[in-house]
Amino acid sequence: QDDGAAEAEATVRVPMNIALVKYWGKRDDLLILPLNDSISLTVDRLTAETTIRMVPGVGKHTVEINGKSVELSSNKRYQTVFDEALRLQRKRKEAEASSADSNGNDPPPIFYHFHVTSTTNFPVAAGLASSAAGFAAIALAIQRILRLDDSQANRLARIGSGSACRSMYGGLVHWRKGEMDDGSDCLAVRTEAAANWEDLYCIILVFDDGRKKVGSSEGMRRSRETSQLLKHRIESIVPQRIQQIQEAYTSRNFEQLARVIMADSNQFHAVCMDSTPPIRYLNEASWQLIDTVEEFNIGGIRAAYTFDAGPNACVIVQKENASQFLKAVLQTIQVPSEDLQVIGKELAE
Ligand code: 2P0
Repeated sequence: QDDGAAEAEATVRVPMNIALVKYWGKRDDLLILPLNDSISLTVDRLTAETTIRMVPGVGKHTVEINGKSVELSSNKRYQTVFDEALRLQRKRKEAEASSADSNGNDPPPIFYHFHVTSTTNFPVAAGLASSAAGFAAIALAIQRILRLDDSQANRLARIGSGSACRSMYGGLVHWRKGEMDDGSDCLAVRTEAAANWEDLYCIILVFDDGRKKVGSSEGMRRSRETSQLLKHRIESIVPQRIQQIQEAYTSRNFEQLARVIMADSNQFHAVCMDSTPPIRYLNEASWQLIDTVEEFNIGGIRAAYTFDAGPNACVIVQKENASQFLKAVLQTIQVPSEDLQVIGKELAE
């Protein structure tokens, strides 16, 4: 069926983000509402470039990532995002039609389908928040096509992948969990007080670029249902850490920033261990990296590690210390060099 509406297309490039205070646990699995606030840094150079075509008529949605087509029947999140986008589109059309036609006739149904092609310049699904950049890009492209407002786009990104809503902005981004059951106040916002900290760099060490063993959704469900530590973290730890990160970032206090980042990464992995059955994301190389950072920081904290739901490390340093840190890593990490990818190694040159 073709209703004569025009095809529309948009291309966007969106960066990934790395959580400094981690999101772990949902209070609503469908709307993807988190149990706690989180805060992230947007990593400008690691991006997903995504083109979306919205085509009128009945047809199948298609998604292709890095040249491979995604099986949508086993990746329900895409369907959820497209359904929501089309619901918003219909709502707008209805509003436009009812202002033009006041005799209350229903507007004709309009069918569309989406074609998405996306390329990332970093490994997908290695605990590197690639789904964050990917869904943020989809949301932003759909926002352009459908002229959505920022909170609608934020919601669209979030129902694709929770952490994606933090990739919609640059710099330090605070994802507020909100209180409402419908998610209307669950939004990511750029931390206003903070101008970009230009010489803050992120070096990513990829020890393993395979898919993670326990997916984030399953891991979060397990922790929510079984971990006492998660409860304590949400109630008593996270709120003050969010504040500490904002203060440290605003006052350019690297030591304070680094302490909180490492403590929060460690607590997140402790929550994983505290879940039943326990979840282990870190591997031997991850632990070697922790030891390397600890040694590098003797005499003054100059590097901070953080790990997501996988063994790969993200190390945050100021530019002046990047090359020395990279040298230390390459000397100490005992990973076959063909298996180790270092994203950000140009900082050493
Ligand atoms: C984060 N992670 O804050 C945390 C830290 C992993 C560890 O957000 O189910 O892919 O799509 O909401 O966003 C990974 O979870 O999970 C994640 P869904 P998502 O970055």
